[in-house]
Amino acid sequence: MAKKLKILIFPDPRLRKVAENVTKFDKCLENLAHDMLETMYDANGIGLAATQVDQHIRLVVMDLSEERNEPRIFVNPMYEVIKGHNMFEFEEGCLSIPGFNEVIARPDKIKLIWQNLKGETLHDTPEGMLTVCIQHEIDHLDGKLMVDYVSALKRDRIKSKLLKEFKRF
Ligand code: GNR
Ligand code: NI
Repeated sequence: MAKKLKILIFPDPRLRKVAENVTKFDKCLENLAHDMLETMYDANGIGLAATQVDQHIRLVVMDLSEERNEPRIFVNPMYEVIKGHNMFEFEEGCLSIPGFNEVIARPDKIKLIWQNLKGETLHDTPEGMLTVCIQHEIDHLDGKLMVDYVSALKRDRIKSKLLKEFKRF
């Protein structure tokens, strides 16, 4: 059975670790992906990176469907920005920065390459929400957070609020 994992909260330094490539496509990887999906659904998120549950490997789960019945798993995801792209602004949230939303500008045209749980390579040139969400998740795998796109002043305010709020547990 899949189990719910604990999500790290900013400014936890473990959110800054750079995740390692996945090289073993085994049952252990599949179990972690399923635990991450359970954790993401429980938290009402649309995506989750392994980094957020303190597992520093390049694994992302996502579900962008209204009905929350289209789980997706991306192993070793990477993207290239397509020439002639525009910057697209979207208000993002993050399960590791609860209660704060920020408008972030990201390239709107990317070529996405990843592997599935069997280690097969897939690619896509996504449209819409997948473009935004996968860039957010790959940032997590690289130790990068939404707050890195805002001013240092704003980041420090968010940091002290979350430190106060989450210190008790
Ligand atoms: O649940 C989430 N919603 C969201 C909204 C806009 C852009 C990105 C996201 S991802 C976020 C879950 C999360 O923190 N993933 O790392
Ligand atoms: Ni996030």
